[in-house]
Amino acid sequence: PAEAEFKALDVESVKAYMMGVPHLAEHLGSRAGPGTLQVREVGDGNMNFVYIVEGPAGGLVLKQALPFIRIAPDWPITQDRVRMEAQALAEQARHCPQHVPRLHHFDARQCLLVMDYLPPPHDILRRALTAGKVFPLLASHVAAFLSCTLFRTSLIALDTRTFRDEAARFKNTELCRLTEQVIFTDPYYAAPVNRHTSPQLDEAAARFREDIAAKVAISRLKATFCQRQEALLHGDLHTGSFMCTPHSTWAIDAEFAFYGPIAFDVCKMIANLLLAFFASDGLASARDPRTQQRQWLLQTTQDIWTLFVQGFSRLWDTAAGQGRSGDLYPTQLFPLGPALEAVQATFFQDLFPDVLSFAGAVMIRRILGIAHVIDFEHIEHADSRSVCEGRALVLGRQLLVEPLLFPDMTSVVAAAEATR
Ligand code: ADP
Ligand code: SR1
Ligand code: MG
Ligand code: MG
Ligand code: MG
Repeated sequence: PAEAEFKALDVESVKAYMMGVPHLAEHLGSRAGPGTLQVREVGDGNMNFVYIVEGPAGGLVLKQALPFIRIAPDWPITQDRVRMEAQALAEQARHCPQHVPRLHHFDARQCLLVMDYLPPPHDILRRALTAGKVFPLLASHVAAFLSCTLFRTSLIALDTRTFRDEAARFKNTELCRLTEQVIFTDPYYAAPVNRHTSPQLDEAAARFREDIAAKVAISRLKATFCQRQEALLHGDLHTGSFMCTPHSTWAIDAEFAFYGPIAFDVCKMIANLLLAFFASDGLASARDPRTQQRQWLLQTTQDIWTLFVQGFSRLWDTAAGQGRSGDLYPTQLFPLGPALEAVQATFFQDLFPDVLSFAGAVMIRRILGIAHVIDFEHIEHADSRSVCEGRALVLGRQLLVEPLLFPDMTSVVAAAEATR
């Protein structure tokens, strides 16, 4: 029989779909019929529809991509993004299974995938941070995800044949073009989709549209984003893309995955933790002053960078020590020893200002572009919200335009504190 045409699912048709795929029905324990299943649509992201499906034997999550952007239904976008996400989940799980939910099923026709359900107390990190929570293991888990996935998909680990094949497999042109628009273009002119807290930030937004240094810096970053293929990136690795408990951290939502600059993946958590820091003043109250959370946010920002450098270097040393380095820095030229140490030092020295500059761009887009964050949106009073956003914009611009003024992450968090 001809395969079914694409159909946008709803809670009832999700039940029927799950029952129709034997290994999913088995996992849920739903052999007795659709009445044994409970389904909720829980999508709170910008792009897709997400259903939690629970049955007598367990739960699963079904994510479906419709032919438009969830928060902008008149904006068409490829449904092939779910294939990219399925491919990326599988690839990331190969390198870092302890932080990547398992993929159970992919359906190209219905543009959906099914993955592990991460049940409560798992929560989306951004939501938990907005509620004032802290996660002591977050920095080490995020750094482990970054170092494993980025190192093992880079030319430092792979030969050039595999590397080029992988880059071609993760082309993801349309989603990259979305990022190019909403991060690297829109905030710097009066794009129709932009919004900001108005009238409080009208002048600040107008200044960015006339800011030649910012336009030059953002264009340099766009060139890096488009032209530098270094590793398989997650591509959208902000605090809304991690689900956490105090003991576990899972990276979800890899639909923007592509071969790009390592700095872009590393920057996102730095930027988003700084946004959470700036928002915490507006979310705090006399009963919940959030002093400890603010300290933890800044410490975690620093620790992610330090632990990423350590983790990535350790993988690099191990590969070199075992004589199985990739083609970029072959073991013949860079065995364990001073040459390897020298090239590693150069690698991280070059990376750091790009991480900071990208972080600045990401902070700016979340305040002046289309896609805002609940960290600020949950600050009820616009005056108070705009003060927090204004401080974040000041640091965001400094990072974007003058990253070389910051020799290390300590100086970045000191500058964040100084804006208060
Ligand atoms: P989008 O691409 O639209 O941003 P996400 O993949 O970020 O979609 O998922 C949206 C929301 O669905 C998440 O914020 C989270 O609340 C929920 N969710 C996604 N994946 C899972 C999962 N594996 N387990 C539990 N909840 C999930
Ligand atoms: C229309 S822009 C939507 C944004 O949400 C995604 O999560 C990406 O960050 C994208 O830029
Ligand atoms: Mg998301
Ligand atoms: Mg972001
Ligand atoms: Mg997404």
